[in-house]
Amino acid sequence: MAKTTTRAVFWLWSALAGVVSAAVFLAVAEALALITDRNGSPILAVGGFVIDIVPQPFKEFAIATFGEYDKIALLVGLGLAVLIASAIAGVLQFLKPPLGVIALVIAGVLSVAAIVTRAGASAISAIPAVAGTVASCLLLWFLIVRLRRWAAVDLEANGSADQNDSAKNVDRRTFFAVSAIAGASAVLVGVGARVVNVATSSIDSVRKALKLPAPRSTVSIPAGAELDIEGVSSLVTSNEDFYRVDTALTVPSIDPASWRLKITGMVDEDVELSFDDLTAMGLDEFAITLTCVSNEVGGDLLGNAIWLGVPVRDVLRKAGVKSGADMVLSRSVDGYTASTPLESLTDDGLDAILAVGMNGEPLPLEHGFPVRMVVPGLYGYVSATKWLTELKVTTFAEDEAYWTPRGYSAKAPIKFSSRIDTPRPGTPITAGRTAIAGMAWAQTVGIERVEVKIDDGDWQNATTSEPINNDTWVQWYLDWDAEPGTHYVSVRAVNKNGDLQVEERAPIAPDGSAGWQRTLVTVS
Ligand SMILES: Nc1nc2c(c(=O)[nH]1)N[C@H]1C(S)=C(S)[C@@H](COP(=O)(O)O)O[C@H]1N2
Ligand SMILES: [Mo]
Repeated sequence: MAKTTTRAVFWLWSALAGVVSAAVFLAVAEALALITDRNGSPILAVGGFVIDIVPQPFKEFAIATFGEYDKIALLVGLGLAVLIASAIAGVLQFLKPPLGVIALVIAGVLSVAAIVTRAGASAISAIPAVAGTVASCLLLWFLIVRLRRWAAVDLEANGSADQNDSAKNVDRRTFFAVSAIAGASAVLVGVGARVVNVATSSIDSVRKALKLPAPRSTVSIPAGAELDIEGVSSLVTSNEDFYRVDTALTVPSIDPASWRLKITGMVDEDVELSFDDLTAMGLDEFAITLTCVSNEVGGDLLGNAIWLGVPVRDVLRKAGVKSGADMVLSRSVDGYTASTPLESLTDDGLDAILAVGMNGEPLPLEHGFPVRMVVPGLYGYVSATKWLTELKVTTFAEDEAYWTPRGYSAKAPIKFSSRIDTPRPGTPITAGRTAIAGMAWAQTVGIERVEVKIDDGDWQNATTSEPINNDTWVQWYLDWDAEPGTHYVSVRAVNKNGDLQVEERAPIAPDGSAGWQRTLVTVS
């Protein structure tokens, strides 16, 4: 009497066939992406597509796509979705061929669409996904034909005849052998190709070997600019600690040797600059505090760096800006765009720059290597375009940037603010003399003073550090005789125009958070 297999188990094997086919799809595509288009990876293209189309009701999610760990979460989520969908395709093919193969074709077409609509894609970019789709369809069809023949023997009444049994065994063995070989090679080839892709397209070694010209002028840090207080943020944020926010699932690799900046739009003549053209204009250092619109009251999505670069106005002058223009649309190689008011870039009193260096090094890859924009006083999303490739001189009426149709203002000056770094909420302190300290920033205007309030007491003036300039944050502190119990500590700043920081809370969308930070401190 031959052993027979139940219907439920066939469902399981057909699901497995679906998953193996999807793995082959991804592996073939990853391998071909190496030789056709490095950006032809379907999983990354679909991930990027998801980031771009997230609808406004999922604002939380859209905001989350800003962060680094959320990108890993997105990829894990996508992986799970692929797993489930491909298992379903396998079962469908088993129950009603060719439904499963049709499902694979639809998935293939969708990933091709995601790939060819990415910035910088060409027809060749579609080859990996097309080939992957074909391979996976053939495999699924091949496996399920075997599985169905085997099932026909086991699930039908005459299943114990000897002749059927031997044919069934061939089908069964073929099914498992091909599944195992295809699955194992898909994992090897797919993972191998991705690793080779990342390792060999890594522009890291080019960056390490790059020698930037010495700055003509450097930033001098005045005495008293950095307070010696435990727990307060450092005056200059190290590159490692600098926050990172962008929509890029993989960091673009751009060789400075082939990098070009195009200046287009409402200009007297289009200009194209190479990296050497740009740095030959002369490099100067600028201390500027960058701030993200997604920074909540008390949050840490801001950092201060010494940037090395060229004023944007000098670069624009080479092309000659036509009258009537009021905006520059800066574009990244990955298609990201930002809308910056023209006067924020051309005003002689403002140091808007194209940066090539950050804290004494070429820009780190994830901070925009080889060239990015940094504009004092504007949130990063409307000014700080990384992996810069084009400056289009235009108008707000004519052009729209990446975040504008996604619920954020087209113009977004930084709302000046202040933050308590120490004591930290949730970290109890011991009674006695302690320092309350933190940061305050009012880029382009400067911080006049910082005030601190304990419980319902009076607002007291904190001591502020000597500012580097008006574009950078300052540190502040207030000595406090902490008595046992719980206390509320609040902070607010006044800028050099005499304006008081806005008390009323505002959410980050559409143009940045507002409100005074108040933390609960436990003293024992
Ligand atoms: N190409 C590109 N540039 C970008 C972004 C992006 O998504 N893509 N995000 C902007 C936003 S929202 C901010 S706050 C800053 C953050 O710069 P950082 O990651 O170097 O801190 O980069 C800006 N430049
Ligand atoms: Mo941002």
